[in-house]
Amino acid sequence: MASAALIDGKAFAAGLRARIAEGAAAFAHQAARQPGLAVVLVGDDPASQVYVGAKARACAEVGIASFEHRLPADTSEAALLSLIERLNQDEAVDGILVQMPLPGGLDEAAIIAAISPDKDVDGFHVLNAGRLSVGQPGFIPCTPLGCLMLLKDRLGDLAGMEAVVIGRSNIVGKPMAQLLLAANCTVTIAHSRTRDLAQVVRRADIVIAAVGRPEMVRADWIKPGATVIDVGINRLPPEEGKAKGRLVGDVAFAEVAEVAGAITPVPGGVGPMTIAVLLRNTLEAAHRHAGLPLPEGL
Ligand code: L34
Repeated sequence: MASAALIDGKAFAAGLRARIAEGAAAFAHQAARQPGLAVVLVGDDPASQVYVGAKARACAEVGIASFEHRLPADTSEAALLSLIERLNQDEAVDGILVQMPLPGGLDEAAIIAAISPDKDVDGFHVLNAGRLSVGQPGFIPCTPLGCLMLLKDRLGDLAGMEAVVIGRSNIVGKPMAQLLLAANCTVTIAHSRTRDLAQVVRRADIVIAAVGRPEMVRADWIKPGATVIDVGINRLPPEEGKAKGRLVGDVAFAEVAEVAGAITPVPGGVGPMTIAVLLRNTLEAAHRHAGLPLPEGL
């Protein structure tokens, strides 16, 4: 019998989308246009196609105009940069998202650097990363901000808590650590070279697993009662007779749920939050772009 409470990211994201829909309608009324998000997908990575499709549907549902640009895998860096320049100038576009990972041969850092920081709703541009690091307002990466929202909803004030972030990527681990630090947690970033990872994780009140290794975090790594946020989305090889493999996180869900106080599922945890926060950041970008004050409660 599992003892942990389930943190329902899917339900929380639905509530957030409802608030965003109200904000988008109010914006459209004031600005006489919808907020706009440009989504760029290069190549045909199947997972990226699923996520980009979900983002476009979510935009439509809340009243954000989405402009999809699907480019072939052999697109040149110059062609992609010129599209981004066009989107930077486009008054109907408040936010620009280039879905990662990009096909080999395209320099992700150069592409991110070309996006106007004012339209960088992913929060990947170095200017926005720097703002987060020094505590200035800017765009915050969607996945870590979604995790923080779930944590605050569950735990309230996070001050003084021990948080261990497993993974040090620029898009999840590092910004997650910055957000937890800003929320007054004591933060450890663990990674592939961490000595005695299990023992480090065992001191955590909050565990964020963002490594991309299926079911790596085990029950005996978890302090009883800890809150566990699973950012991993790993597709296992298909079982006999099945077309698609099962989706699992970076946490061995069933056994960890016996020990943790609360845990996010995969799917239905962090993934839906990533998309809802993207809409939230786009709405924020639209207000800044139009010189309107940000709506409250987002
Ligand atoms: N530029 N690239 C950019 N921004 C992002 O924020 C992302 N990310 C990550 C990959 N590349 C990106 C996403 O959108 C991961 N990601 C993402 C978004 C949504 C979901 C998963 C990853 C999601 O909706 N997951 C569902 C399951 C979907 C399925 O069935 O495959 C879930 O319930 O977890």
